[in-house]
Amino acid sequence: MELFILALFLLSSLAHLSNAWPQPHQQRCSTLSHHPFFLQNTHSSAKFLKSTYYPAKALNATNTFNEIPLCEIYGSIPYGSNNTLTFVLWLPDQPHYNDRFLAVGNGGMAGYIDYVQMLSQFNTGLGVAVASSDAGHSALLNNVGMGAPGVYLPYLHDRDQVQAWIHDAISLFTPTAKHSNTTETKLTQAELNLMTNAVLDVCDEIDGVKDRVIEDPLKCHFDIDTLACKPNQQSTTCLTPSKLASAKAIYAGPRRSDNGKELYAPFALGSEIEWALQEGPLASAFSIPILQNLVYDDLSYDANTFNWASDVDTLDARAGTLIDENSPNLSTYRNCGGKLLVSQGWADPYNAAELPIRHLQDIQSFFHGDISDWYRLFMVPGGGHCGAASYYPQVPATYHVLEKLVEWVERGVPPESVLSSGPPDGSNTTRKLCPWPQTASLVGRDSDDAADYVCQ
Ligand SMILES: [Ca+2]
Repeated sequence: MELFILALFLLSSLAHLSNAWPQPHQQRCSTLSHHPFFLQNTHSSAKFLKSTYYPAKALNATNTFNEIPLCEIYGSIPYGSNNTLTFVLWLPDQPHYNDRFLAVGNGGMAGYIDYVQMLSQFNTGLGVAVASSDAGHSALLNNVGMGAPGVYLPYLHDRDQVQAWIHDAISLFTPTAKHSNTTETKLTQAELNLMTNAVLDVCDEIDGVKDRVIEDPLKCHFDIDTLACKPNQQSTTCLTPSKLASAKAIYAGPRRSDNGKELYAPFALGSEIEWALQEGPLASAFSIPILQNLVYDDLSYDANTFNWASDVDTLDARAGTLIDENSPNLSTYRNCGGKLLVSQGWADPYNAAELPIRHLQDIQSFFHGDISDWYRLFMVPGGGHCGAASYYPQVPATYHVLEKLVEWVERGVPPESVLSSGPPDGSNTTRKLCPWPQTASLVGRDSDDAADYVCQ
């Protein structure tokens, strides 16, 4: 992870230039390459590419604009045998800068700079300098960043670029991403809808709030066999034996075919309605391209022939060694005084929600006990992948984690809860997110008001 750490160091150093600028800012931005930092900074091979000054409301990212003026700097850092990571840094004008630096990561196959996320963070009013990078490869040279069966993706054939993609850039902030498949009968969308609704009928009110959301799916004990088709029952309202077997296999999570060892965490009760993503688009975009490009170097490789024992070993050897990042040994980070605030949606259709819980438990075991002074996990009931889940429009989808992180890092106040607001249905509902294993309990009268909950 040296590459991205170096980039972060350089960017945070650059961020301090905001304070060093006398007026006028626009002129300073245009002549930034002559700043003593660049003339005297000889320890790095980072290159200054260009700088541009944007007055307020002048920079447009998908029809959202910068609230305060900024100086935009592009730079690059060479790495590996013949590779380059490109980064961009936004420096707020001095009156708005609060000596804070924030790096925005990438999603999916990366290869691009996420200006929308950058702007979202830049406009928080917290006075942060914001940076992001392309993670060391270009989406434009890799099928526009979209994996698909039979498509050659150059970056997956370059060891350095693979490591820059996941190992250096993404895994710092998210749990391991391994991808799974099942050979059981495919469940239809109607059957998935049936399952989620049945689960919610049984488990919604365990938390004391009737809102079609399960506060803690681990407390939900749903018997899928209650959906088994009875004699002469229309199969649109029940599950046939083969469909039941498929559902149980997904709830259980993929296991090795030779010794039954679990390979990946199960998907949670209440997340069923978007499982079709796993069976279709996600397999086509990630699992199959990674097998065809990175693991077998064969674009005609048929993922349906995957052997859930021997091929698992091959996968772990050829891909896992490069992209898995699930070590519980975060000693260096902790010893540097770092704080980790992790959030995860219970209804995330991309990653199994229990993964970060298991990672938390692994870290606790590694450190022999409580780690809440520097690591806290906040599970989001009804939450999706980095935001809203399509089936839970009533669930607040903006998580106010950055403010809590600032309090924790700068004032030593650990987050006892996190506010969530802004559900996709447009209501004013707010909720209280709690540090796992705590969950929110309603103690007041208004179930739509975070203030009426306590974490316990
Ligand atoms: Ca509920």
